[in-house]
Amino acid sequence: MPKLPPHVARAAQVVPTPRQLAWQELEFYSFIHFGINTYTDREWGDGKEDPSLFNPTQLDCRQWAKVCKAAGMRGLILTAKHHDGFCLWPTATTKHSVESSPWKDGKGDVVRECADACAAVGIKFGLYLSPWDQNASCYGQGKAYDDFYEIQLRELLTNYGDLFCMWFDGACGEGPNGKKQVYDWERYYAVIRELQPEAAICVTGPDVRWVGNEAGVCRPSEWSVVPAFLSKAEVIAAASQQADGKPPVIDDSSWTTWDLGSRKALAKAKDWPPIWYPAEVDVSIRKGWFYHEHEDLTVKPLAKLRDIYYKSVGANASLLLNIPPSPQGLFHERDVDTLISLGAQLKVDFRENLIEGSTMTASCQLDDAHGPQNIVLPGRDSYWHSGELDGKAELLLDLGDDLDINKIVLKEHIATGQQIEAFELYIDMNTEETGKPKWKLLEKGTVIGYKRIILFNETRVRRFKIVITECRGFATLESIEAY
Ligand code: FUL
Repeated sequence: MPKLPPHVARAAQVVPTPRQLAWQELEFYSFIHFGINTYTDREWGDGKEDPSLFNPTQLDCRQWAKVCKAAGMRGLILTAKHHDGFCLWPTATTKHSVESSPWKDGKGDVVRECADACAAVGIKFGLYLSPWDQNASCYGQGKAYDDFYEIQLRELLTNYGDLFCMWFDGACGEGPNGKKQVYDWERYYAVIRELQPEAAICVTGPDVRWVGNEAGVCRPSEWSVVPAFLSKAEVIAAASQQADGKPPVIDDSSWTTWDLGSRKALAKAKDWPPIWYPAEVDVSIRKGWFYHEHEDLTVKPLAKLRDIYYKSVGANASLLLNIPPSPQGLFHERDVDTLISLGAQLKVDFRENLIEGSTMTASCQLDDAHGPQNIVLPGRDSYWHSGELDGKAELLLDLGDDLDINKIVLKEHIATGQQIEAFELYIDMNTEETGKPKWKLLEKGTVIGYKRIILFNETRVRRFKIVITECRGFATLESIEAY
């Protein structure tokens, strides 16, 4: 192995769990904020709301699931309970739920309808269960609330089929004289691992990292290997609500800082081991998380959503896009139209991978089983491995013909970790078959990770060159796509 500082060598060895890998492959999924706030026109309730307000007369979870799928999403996360404590399923823990509402004479269950709709439509289902609960009388009483919360978790994890994630919010708006609940996170996590071992525990949890803002902005270098302190619940809670709506700041001291995973950042946090903790970008299609009629005009336009997609899914993060249903229980037609256009646009953008039949060569490879041609072969298990790498590695891609391209998608083989720290992408401006290549730099980037989408002006091109200029001892590439 080339000589690496110990903290860098250690980071190069960190790999994702199978559950983190499965989660990462979902790439794009929705958040559904629906509950009592939908009827009170608020973003945060206070737990004193009358459950009889809840009455989604036209509830159609199939519409939600179908539209999400049409938008290109592979999953959906429903707010089973928000900070107001109102439960969207009939629970043994409280009457502050759908059971006390006029909807379906108190016999309805939104979580059930939503789980069934996702299964029918063929997308994954996940749940959000707010730890902060302003209705539960035991909130703030330590173990009594943990017991109550565990029952809620068990109900949700047992009765609604496979969940791809449990999403825990770090938010708590109790003021200085408010109730103080010290959550027993380890106990909650253990229940999830026991009942749904494949579910990722997101945000306040060990599997998936909150990107640090709610503006839909991810870092240019969004590392999946970061110091372990970032997964500590108190660190996440402290950052929550601090940077909403704001992009990460270029400042070294806060959780929302620009740089979490570079050599410098790892060295600074050297007392913390590096962990695999990939980023999720959560953002709402509208101004707020819940539906408000007066925000109908704030639905983000297609171009904005597409941009967010490219800068999150295309920058080594996943995208969790919130769509709030109206009081009737439906997505508003403005949201629907935009989401359907987004799905159609993404289909056009990635219609045909032009890589088939191309040739890859590389300046080095670990062994015969890890040659560069693997990069253009389908499948997660075939990948190029550079072998020990002290200097640069160069890869040449020959498409076999002149083709019009405006996107290149690169993927590291993250099952063996994340090692590439800097790369350059060139195109050959010499379109003749013979003669010396005229390399033009298209992109100088840092992190690749699970996926890096590089967009450029459409160019007629046959040959590309990828130069890996810095890495953590070796480099891998699992695939390259061209559109
Ligand atoms: C925040 C919450 O306070 C918001 O209401 C929303 O649920 C968002 C996803 O997380 O912390």
